[in-house]
Amino acid sequence: MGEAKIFFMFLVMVFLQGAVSEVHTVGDELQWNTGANFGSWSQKYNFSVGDTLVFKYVKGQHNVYEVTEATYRSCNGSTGVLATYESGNDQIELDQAKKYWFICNIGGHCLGGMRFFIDVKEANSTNIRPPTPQSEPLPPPPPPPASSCATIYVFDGWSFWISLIAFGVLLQL
Ligand SMILES: [Cu+2]
Repeated sequence: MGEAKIFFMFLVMVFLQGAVSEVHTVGDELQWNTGANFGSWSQKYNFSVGDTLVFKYVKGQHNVYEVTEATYRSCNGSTGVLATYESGNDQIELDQAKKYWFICNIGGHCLGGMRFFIDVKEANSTNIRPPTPQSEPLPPPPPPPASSCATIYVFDGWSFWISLIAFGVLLQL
């Protein structure tokens, strides 16, 4: 693969990471339930404006309250409630760069751990991360002729020496 192609793919990856909004299922496969650790879930991801949170749960067993920080800390959902959701498949678009605080307001669930907050960042400035580790293990291009007898064999004498000198110069760059 040519270097130009690799560079192009790198650009595409950077572009995609910066431009495409992400959909985060709260709690991952455990979803919005008692027993999941939402504190550690929320720390696994970066959240940017334009991303969407999806709360999945059995309707009626839980709900989702977006609340103030004070209500998040007290777990008292009688005040400080900014928005409520209870469909069992709640999609919440994160449209502001701010901290979002969420609790479940079914009896005891918030104190039992069904709460978390996220710090949503502006999409443009902070979401372009350095290349992910997945893109780094690309091997460097294999060194030219030195190890390839077949290639050297077809050169006549002059070409061989010129190539050798050129290669030597390249190595010293
Ligand atoms: Cu609940």
